[in-house]
Amino acid sequence: MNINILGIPMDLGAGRRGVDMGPSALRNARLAQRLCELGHEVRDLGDVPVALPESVDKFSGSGLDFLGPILDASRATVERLRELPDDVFPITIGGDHSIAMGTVAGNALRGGGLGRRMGLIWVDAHTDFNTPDISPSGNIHGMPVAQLCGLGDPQLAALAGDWRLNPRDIVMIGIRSVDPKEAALVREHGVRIYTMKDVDQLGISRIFDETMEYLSDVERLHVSYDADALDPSVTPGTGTTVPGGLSYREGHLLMELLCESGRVTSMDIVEVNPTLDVGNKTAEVMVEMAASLMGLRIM
Ligand code: NNH
Ligand code: MN
Ligand code: MN
Ligand code: MN
Repeated sequence: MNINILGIPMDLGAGRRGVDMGPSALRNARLAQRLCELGHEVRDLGDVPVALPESVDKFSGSGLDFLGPILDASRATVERLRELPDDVFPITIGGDHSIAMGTVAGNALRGGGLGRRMGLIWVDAHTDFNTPDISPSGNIHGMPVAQLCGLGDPQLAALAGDWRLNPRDIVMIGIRSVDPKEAALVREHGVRIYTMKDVDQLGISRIFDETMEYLSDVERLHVSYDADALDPSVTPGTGTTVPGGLSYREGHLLMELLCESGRVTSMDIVEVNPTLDVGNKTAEVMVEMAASLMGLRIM
């Protein structure tokens, strides 16, 4: 396969600094080399420009912290992705999870036209379905899924033109931390959610089967993998750890099954924060997850 890596060194959407170093950490953990070893043709497109928090006005763009520079970086992400041909598999590396507004929109618009029907598999401890008026933190990385569905800030919602993600085409896995109003909103919109309780009770294999059946009609399938979906003992280097996450094997099994399905068309790796990590462990684990999705076999 023809894989293109695109870095988005964004930490403007998170409550703390450091996640802007995620793309470097993932490259340092040999992301491109690992994918090459699996037989893929890999091209690194470099990074989308993202403003430094120190160099911009936090209140520019009004309403939300860093809205202006997040819009700029997200628009640049959409432009970069939409020009890629259909047969390229983009792996977008963050950066905080606010990058997904641009990556999902850009991948939906890729190959021309007004946007394809996109299934979204959101692997995360959090549902990231806050809107500006209900978010307890005001951090945009807690809002990208709601924004992709057209809720919340109109400028962020317009990143994909008139295209919108259908909440019924979203499956979330690994969920264990949801804000009270966010929980009501995500339920109201009919997003399919597998919490950690569901992972414990049903297992990843059954959740995968149900997910494939549920998303059987979508044209494209994007996997957005937040490092905090995994248990903090597996990926300590992330800003908002929540105990009781996916095990190393559960995380891999999900990627291995998705690989076998042959249906995934793009992927994000987000929320790797090297300033909180033990060595470069979190980036290394996330590179292995990408390798599992892209075809790593031991036998
Ligand atoms: N729900 C919280 C918020 O909106 C936390 C979101 N943090 C994340 N999401 N890391 O994946 O601020
Ligand atoms: Mn997230
Ligand atoms: Mn998260
Ligand atoms: Mn996070």
